Amino acid sequence: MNTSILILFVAISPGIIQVAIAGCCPDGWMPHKSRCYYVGYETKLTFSAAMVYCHVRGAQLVQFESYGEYSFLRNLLKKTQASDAWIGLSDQKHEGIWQWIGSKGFATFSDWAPNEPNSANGGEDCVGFFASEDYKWNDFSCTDKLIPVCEKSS
Ligand SMILES: [Ca+2]
Ligand SMILES: [Ca+2]
Repeated sequence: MNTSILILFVAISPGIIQVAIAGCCPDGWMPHKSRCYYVGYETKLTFSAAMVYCHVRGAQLVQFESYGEYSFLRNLLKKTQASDAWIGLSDQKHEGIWQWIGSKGFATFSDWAPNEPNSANGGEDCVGFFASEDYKWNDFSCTDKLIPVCEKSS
């Protein structure tokens, strides 16, 4: 192999490796539009513990970039009859302003359950799928224990 061919090979090989990895989710993760999702069905955690749960898996609590992404997950939780599940959205910083934990951006749409968010019992700042209200959104107390829904890139 002469020098120029060797250099070319070294230059393109990282690209080949990336192509091989892209589009794959780890075992047990659900693929959807080049993202991977994991529902911790057996693990009920506070909001901050759920954040850690996702972080140690190289992920974060789910963030909805689109209504389609939300619908996909809502349908998944419905189908599997999951219990209440955390979304990476809260108004802990500014009451009534719902902000994503991951990007710090603001929610661009919502699908609150009837009479929610109600900030019940002196304050509820963390959002989750509300199983008893057709998996629409509820503001829960951040210390409530819900199952985590994690998301990462594929
Ligand atoms: Ca997302
Ligand atoms: Ca509520």
